[in-house]
Amino acid sequence: MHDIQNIVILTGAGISAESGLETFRAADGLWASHRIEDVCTPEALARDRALVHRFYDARRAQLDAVSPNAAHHALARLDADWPGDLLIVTQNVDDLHERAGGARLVHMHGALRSAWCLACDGRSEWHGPMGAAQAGDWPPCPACGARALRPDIVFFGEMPYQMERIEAALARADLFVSIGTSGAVYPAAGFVRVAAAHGARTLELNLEPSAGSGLFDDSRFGPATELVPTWVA
Ligand code: BV8
Repeated sequence: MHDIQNIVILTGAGISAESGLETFRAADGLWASHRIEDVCTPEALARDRALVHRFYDARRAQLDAVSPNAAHHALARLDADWPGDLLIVTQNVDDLHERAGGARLVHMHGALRSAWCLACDGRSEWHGPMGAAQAGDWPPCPACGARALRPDIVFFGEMPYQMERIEAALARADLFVSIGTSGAVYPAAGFVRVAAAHGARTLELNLEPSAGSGLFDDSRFGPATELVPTWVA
């Protein structure tokens, strides 16, 4: 990777697929069995908090059964070794990048293992269920005791996290790499245009052509556990 100093890597559900986590938009993906409007909007949380918690509690529980794969490990190695700026921006709410050792990491859509208290606005690490066994019996916030926890997840219609840091990294990037994402959700889907407008080269690594494939300088198609270690090597 001659002439490259600063790298931004965007990851999506495809990088965790071979660890055993479902993607969203596949025929058997998460959005085929759950409606976004029922589980992933602020209105859904206000209308039926128990249903939203059931959806995210089940996904949080899955994390105990899965491990980072060769693609997460390859990115963690690159992160550890790369002397220039590097930022892994993940849309994923799983914790597989950090369990592989990735450190320069932003969870732009939040994290399953984080709870956000709507009473004190604090965040707490969270491992078990956040839902209640019976109505009104919600677990208390570890910081303030209020029973007002929500998943620390960016729902549709909410502002993704750390956008200023991400936009600054995109503006400096010499290389933008998109891995395992369909390019269906904004603002992440627009990062390739932002990086290219600032002069970065752009590379897509995905199982199949995505919505934005034509926007990339280069595309390689195949499973992330093969493509990512080969690219990093
Ligand atoms: C916002 C929560 C500002 C966590 C998620 C511009 C135009 C049109 C609409 C909009 C726009 N800007 C904003 C919007 C609205 C909306 C949006 O984008 N709508 C779309 C659907 C049109 N965006 C928002 O609401 C965002 N917020 O813009 O804020 C604002 C705020 C207030 C008022 C005004 C403005 C917030 C978006 C966040 C939504 N939260 N999830 C969770 O439950 O997990 S999004 C959800 O989709 C997930 O987070 C997921 O990460 C994300 C992206 O999906 P992918 O990761 O790409 O997964 P997908 O299944 O689609 O694709 C997988 C890919 O992997 C496939 O291509 C497949 O081929 C590939 N693959 C599979 N296996 C492998 C593989 N690749 C390699 N190897 C394999 N083995």
